[in-house]
Amino acid sequence: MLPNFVTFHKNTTSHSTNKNLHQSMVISANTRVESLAKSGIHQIPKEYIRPQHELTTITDIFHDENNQQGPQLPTIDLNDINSNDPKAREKCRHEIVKAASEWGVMHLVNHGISGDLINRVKAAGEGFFDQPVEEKEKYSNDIDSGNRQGYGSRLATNACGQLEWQDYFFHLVFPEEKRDLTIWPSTPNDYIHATTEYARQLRSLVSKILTALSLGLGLDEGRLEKEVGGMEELLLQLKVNYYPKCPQPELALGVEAHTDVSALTFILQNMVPGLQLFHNGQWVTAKCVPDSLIVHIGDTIEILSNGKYKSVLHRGLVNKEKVRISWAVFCEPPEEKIILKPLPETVSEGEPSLFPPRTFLQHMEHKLFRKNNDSVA
Ligand SMILES: O=C(O)CCC(=O)C(=O)O
Ligand SMILES: [Fe+2]
Repeated sequence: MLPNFVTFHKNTTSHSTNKNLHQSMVISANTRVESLAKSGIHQIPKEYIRPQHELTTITDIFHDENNQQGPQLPTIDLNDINSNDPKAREKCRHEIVKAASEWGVMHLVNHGISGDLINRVKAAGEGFFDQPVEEKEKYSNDIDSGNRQGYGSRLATNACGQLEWQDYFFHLVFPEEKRDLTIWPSTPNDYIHATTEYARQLRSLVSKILTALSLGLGLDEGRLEKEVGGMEELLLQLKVNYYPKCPQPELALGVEAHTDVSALTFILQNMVPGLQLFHNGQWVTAKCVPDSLIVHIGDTIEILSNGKYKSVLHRGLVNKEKVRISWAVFCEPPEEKIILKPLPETVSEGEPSLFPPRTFLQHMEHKLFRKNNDSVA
């Protein structure tokens, strides 16, 4: 299986450049970024240093967040999404459609998931990561054996062994019968309850967003929901991204620029900025809006809509002062049961199909192939 975030394994070894402290520190697939960060290094190992052309685009994230100039990603108030007043409902849906077409990403407020539940989900993830690395290692994933669920770190996904400043915890959260509760954290106590309830509520929000997006394409309201697998087949996978403090944030990325392969991705963050969206040729920093959710359009919806909704390029910066945590829920169609291609209603003589038919798995493989070939070239 080829998850969104780690694909093939290349054993990378190198030595820290800080001779006094870490002459013999070997960076291997199992090195946790958290351990590296806590080891006291002042310079990051070379695998984490971005290529020159990218370094010139990395800025100070706190400075960016405070900058009031330039474009800001749209904020959509969902209060009226199911209003009895057709005009109010229509207006709300229209705003979602506009943001999905122009930006491919938006902040959602009044989304119906209570601030209390969001705080519990955040406390659960923070509680897990607050444990010593050795405790977390008990939940390690093993990508080589196909166990992608659990605790892990980004592995090198290209020939030059480039790494990202991030550890994570990843597992399926919905449909409930597909969960493997044996790998869910037992500490903190509330982890399973809070995460289960969040996944349920998020699943109903997914349907509302898909309804608006379907209507925006002139389709029946349940169409996109059905096309991505419906209640039984659409998988919700939670990835808690943990970005330790980084001694040289100007040289590294927490997550490199990518688009998500999912249909939709929902993001919560711990009020530490880091997420940037590429919009009209520039990186725009997402502000931290309390209790809001960020939703991305992923490749799956971009393909089904024949590019009318945009899968936005995004990345994560890191910083020296604060640990950043984000909770991403990827809503993904089944890997092989569905052939993804532009829906016939979105294709015409003037708007030919932009995407060849592929299963979700083939789409992921195609992206990986392209990426590896790019980096070798
Ligand atoms: O940390 C974030 O805000 C974004 C993470 C992300 O893009 C991903 O996990 O795909
Ligand atoms: Fe992403």
